[in-house]
Amino acid sequence: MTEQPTRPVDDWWRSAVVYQVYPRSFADADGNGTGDVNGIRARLPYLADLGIDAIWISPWYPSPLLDGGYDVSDYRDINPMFGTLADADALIAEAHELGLRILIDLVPNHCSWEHPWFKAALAAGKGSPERDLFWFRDGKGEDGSIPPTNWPAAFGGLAWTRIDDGQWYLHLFDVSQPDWNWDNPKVIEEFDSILRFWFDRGVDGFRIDVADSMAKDPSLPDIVPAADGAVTRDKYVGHPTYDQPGVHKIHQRWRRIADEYADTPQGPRVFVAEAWLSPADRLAMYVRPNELHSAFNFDALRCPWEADEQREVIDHTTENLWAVGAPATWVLSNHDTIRHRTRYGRDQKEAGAPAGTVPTDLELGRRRARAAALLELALPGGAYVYQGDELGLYEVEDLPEEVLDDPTWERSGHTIRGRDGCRVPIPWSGTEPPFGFGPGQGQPWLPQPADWSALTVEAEVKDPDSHLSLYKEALRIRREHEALGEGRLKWDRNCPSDVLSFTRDPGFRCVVNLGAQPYDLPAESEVLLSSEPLDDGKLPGDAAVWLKV
Ligand code: TEU
Repeated sequence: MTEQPTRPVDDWWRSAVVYQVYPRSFADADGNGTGDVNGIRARLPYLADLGIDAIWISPWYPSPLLDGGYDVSDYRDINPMFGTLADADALIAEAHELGLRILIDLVPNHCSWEHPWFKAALAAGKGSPERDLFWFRDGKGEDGSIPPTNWPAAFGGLAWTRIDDGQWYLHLFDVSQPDWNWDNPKVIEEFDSILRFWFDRGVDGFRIDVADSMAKDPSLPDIVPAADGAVTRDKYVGHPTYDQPGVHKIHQRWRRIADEYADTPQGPRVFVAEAWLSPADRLAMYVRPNELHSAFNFDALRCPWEADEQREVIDHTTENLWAVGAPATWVLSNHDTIRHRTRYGRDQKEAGAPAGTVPTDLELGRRRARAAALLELALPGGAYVYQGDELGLYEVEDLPEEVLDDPTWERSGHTIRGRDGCRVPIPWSGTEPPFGFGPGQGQPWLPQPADWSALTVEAEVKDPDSHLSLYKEALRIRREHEALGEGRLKWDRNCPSDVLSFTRDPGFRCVVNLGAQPYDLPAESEVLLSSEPLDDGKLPGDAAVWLKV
């Protein structure tokens, strides 16, 4: 196994490569078709050997899984389908022994309708203190049948649902995910205590789900419709539920709690914000020195494979985040988005289109995903790898309709397939499903494509030209090279418009060719790593190279 050089305890997160585990789909130790905590434990040596610094585990709490676990019914336990608290304790300890940090997922905007406090609120009736923990309101109109506002829910339909006694409750996401009322001190104290519960168990930090949504404009104004009259999910400045100023007080409070752990051997605990906010100057507000430590860079994820736009996102990100002293992060995929091998294999004008709606060239996507990995890992700051990206998995766009599980499918009236295609269980070994995902021949909760036989860990680990081998080598160089991780970059001028070329001190250059014409590399170049074979000193199209200068 590769040894992890130690980083200074207090700033490991500024340059960390964080691997996202979606627990349902990672590895199944008990053979029930669903991944679990002991499955993750069994694969920790794989993750350590891959060369990442930290693991972020998507929600593992008790949950009816109506939104894949982002509907939490108990914030202080483990979903029995995934294991027990004792398993989680063991995982945290074993990861630490291997030099890996553990981040878990905090879902503070909403819980599950199975959370005991929501059940109590339903039972307690109008005007009760129990209801005040959520957003219960009377409707408009004579009989209260008009919802309190025009707000849409994320997965389709309205953000309000009416209950038997005539009141409505707010859910910005699924009907099963009631929003907490963060104006109520009991909610604030409850989350303080949840943070401490997990910090005391040894987790190194939290990813904060929808970090821009907890504060709401209490006057509950309607959303301003777009020019064509449509009420969209656009997070315009002044939006009643997104990026409200009040949200920062919550983050400042959590930062103080994380900092209380500064004197523990692990050092202060950290946060990464999930906030789909653009442009980067809005996001920068969340990572000011007394708030969250870092934030996912979704501008990078959304950026097409086009040189000028990539350069602009890189510059805009670094300018804005560095201005507040925060590190940049780079994100290509996660459990909510079309896997980037698929996105990059599409016509880039419709790269983000829903699964199954536009044609994809997976071979082109494969080349570009390899190049993108070298770009991402060469940029200053931290980087995220979504499970399976290191294997070059693609979005499964043709899942049979009867297995679709994402609420988007139901709530869109079976018109948008949703996010299941990036959540298909990981292929570990063997030549047919379940590809070692679980023991024996039992099939996983979502079916795997037969041709993933070529993309198993077992197949790729043996192949020096595989996606996995490229990732491992890139991560090895990144750990050892002084120029990589935090720091600055300097663009090389005078290269063709579809080539990105930059240097990092000391002695490192990254060149990415996003065009079709082979590009002549500087004559004296020594190659450290390339995503495709070079052709007589030329970098082919849709390829990237790391050079020693
Ligand atoms: O996602 C937040 C979010 O804003 C998503 O709705 C996003 O806009 C969409 O998925 C993009 O395709 C987080 C979680 O990552 C997601 O899995 C949850 O469903 C959601 O919060 C609710 O908790």
